[in-house]
Amino acid sequence: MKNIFFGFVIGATTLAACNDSNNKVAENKNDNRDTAQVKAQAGSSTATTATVAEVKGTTSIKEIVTTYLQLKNAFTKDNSNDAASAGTSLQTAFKNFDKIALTAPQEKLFEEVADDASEHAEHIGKNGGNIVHQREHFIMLSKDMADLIKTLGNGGQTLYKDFCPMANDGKGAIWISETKDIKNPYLGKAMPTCGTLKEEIK
Ligand SMILES: [Cu+2]
Repeated sequence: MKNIFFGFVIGATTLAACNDSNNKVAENKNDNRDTAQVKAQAGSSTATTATVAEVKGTTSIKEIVTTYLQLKNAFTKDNSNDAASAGTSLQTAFKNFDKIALTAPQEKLFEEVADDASEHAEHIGKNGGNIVHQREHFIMLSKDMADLIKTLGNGGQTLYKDFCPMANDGKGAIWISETKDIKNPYLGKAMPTCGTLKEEIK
């Protein structure tokens, strides 16, 4: 009698376990279906965007990051003219940005930031010889870049968000760098290592 009861309990437990795993399989199937639907929807919205982006999109976040870094490096060397030409290139990179692969939230963020960033790049481009004014725009451009990178990614290279407490009339300002060492674009050769590393963006 004891044995029969014991056997029953084991049987019931095994059955319950089976049911559990069956349920899990069923849930997973549903998950897969949901994912497939999402993918199908994403696919169709990409197709719609393609017609628009095909005409004008030639640059990616990678080009934007690379050009921004050229601009930043010109400032670390106090080279106003190099900063100006990089500024103009950055403006072009924003204008030709390819939105085709962006998700809806990424595209929304890009729309919010790109016009502002592009305007700062343009001012830097048009103010060769006036590095003080160029650097004022670089404060705001760098903020925009930090937002962009947060949402669109780092373009394939590890980046660093640095902070200089002396820039911006002592209010402080951030910049994005490709080097772990501090090379300050706001103070240039006067105080090249002023600032702190705030964040590594992998
Ligand atoms: Cu200006």
